[in-house]
Amino acid sequence: MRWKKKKPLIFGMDRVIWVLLQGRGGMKNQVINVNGMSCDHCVQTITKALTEINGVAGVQVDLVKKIVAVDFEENQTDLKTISNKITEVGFEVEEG
Ligand SMILES: [Cu+2]
Repeated sequence: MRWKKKKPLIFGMDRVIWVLLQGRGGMKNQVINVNGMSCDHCVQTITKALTEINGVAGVQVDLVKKIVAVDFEENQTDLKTISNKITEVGFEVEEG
């Protein structure tokens, strides 16, 4: 008599660890000081550039306070990627 090979009920251990690591991420809100923004066109340029990044869920620009608030998934992108993008489209990111 031959035993039927049973399908495993759970994923392999590497898969379980991967799922746990994914679960550790989450939505982060980061406020970035940005110099050089002066009008609605600047707001549109930054908003468009940042929303093109995978993992960025929301962008709010405040021209008066000179800040860009970004909501992003921590396991998909990071502050450095976002800062670099702002610099790339012609604005200055204030560190700190
Ligand atoms: Cu402008």
